[in-house]
Amino acid sequence: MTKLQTEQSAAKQYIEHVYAQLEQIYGHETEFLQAVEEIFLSLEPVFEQHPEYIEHNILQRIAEPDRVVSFRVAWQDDNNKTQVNRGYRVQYNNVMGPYKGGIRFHPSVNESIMKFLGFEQIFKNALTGQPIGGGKGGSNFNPKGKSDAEIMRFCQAFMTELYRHIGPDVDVPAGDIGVGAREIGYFWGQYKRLQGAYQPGVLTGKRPGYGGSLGRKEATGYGTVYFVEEMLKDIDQSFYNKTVVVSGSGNVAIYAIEKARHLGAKVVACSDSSGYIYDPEGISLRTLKEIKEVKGDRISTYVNYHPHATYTEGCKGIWTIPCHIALPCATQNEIDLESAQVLIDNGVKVVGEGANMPCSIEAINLFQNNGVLFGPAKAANAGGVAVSALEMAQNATGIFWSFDDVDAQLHKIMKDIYANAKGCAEKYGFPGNLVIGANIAGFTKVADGMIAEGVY
Ligand code: NDP
Ligand code: 2IT
Repeated sequence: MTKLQTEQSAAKQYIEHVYAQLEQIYGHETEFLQAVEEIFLSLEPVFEQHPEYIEHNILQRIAEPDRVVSFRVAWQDDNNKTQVNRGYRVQYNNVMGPYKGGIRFHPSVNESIMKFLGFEQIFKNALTGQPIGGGKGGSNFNPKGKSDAEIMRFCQAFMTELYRHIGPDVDVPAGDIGVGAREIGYFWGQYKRLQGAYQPGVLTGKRPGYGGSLGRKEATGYGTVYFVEEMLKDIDQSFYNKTVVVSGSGNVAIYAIEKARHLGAKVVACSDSSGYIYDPEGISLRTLKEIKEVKGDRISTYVNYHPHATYTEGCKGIWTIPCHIALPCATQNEIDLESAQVLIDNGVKVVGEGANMPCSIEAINLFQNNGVLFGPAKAANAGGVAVSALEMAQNATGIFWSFDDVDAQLHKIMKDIYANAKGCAEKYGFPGNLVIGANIAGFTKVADGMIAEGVY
């Protein structure tokens, strides 16, 4: 065996060994293991070129969160009944900066989902080039059907437990599924009360005018479209006149639709967890915002405003609508192998992940093997957390920037992430593979920092 082959096999053996150990301990944490596997599959060429990462056992160290905080949240509903939920904060890795990542409120939240999101966040945040580490939090609390007063009491109860673990230089939460500016406002008020100090940099996604950054609401969706625009440029294409399907109808989806339309695309479908709408004339953004941001209603009501559109029960069916560009912006594993095949059969050319891990590993492989350009989540949706870091910078200085200034910075960050992922893919022998490129670019940055810090 040549020296190179020996090293190759050492890299593979190391990755497989660490994965097997994680599987043994966390076999029941399927989402976590999926996120780990997706990254580990990219790293063989890195360990071949950097045996020092094996010597420092970086993989095993990075896959274990620094700590998982898990707590009881007791709160009173409108009938004065006491309800109990589970709360979490996973502080994964703070090599690049304070732990940073959103809070998710959804009944499916468990430790596996928190760890998958926190693990992804480490590499995403490193890719932004901003000084932020990786973390995630949330609760299995279901915000659907709750009154505003119940949401406020829940957020206050959640923060009463969380506040002792966070701080502007320690851990900086933000929003995610089920948590937007309203919830961040309630968190912030409670944090300030308990801390007895005005430290706006402890949370991002606050309302502009109350410590928040202009452009944060739009950042994830806009950023995803900016990223996909760079992918399209490489094949001499643009969003102009393209048919686009966007899943979800929350924060990320709405602003992905808005920016795709700015760039001349026709977005014909979006969804919520109950079903999807198809509007062959193009989704009306004004109606969508009225339904989702003003009324907090279901997407099915869209057809009341636009009778020519159709509503279909079940969210998976959205992927049967033919499109050039698909932007999954709802949740994890929403595109499986079957949906990926349907998208390919219908001629999809580009897939950009606005949500976290919306495509299964099998679906990603199928896209890539069929020449579909694929923009992975940790690069494509990094715009939200990148602007969160800009919010932290504004909070630290007390100087606030205009919308156009923030948007210009976001645009540049997304272009830089694309160039970095593309360049890394080429450097390590996988030109055009943005999954490998983004994983390696994020991983090597954090790994180098871990070596520089020493073992702790
Ligand atoms: P929102 O709560 O604003 O919207 C979520 C949307 O996805 C809703 O339309 C919701 O439908 C739908 N959805 C949620 N869960 C499911 C499910 N299990 N099945 C089908 N549809 C579902 O969340 P965001 O827009 O903020 O987040 C969307 C995705 O983007 C998530 O993966 C999140 O982690 C990711 N992300 C968010 C960022 C941000 O800044 N907000 C940044 C980067 C990534 P319904 O109303 O019926 O529940
Ligand atoms: O998944 C994500 O990147 C987010 N939910 C945003 C995190 C943040 O801190 O802005």
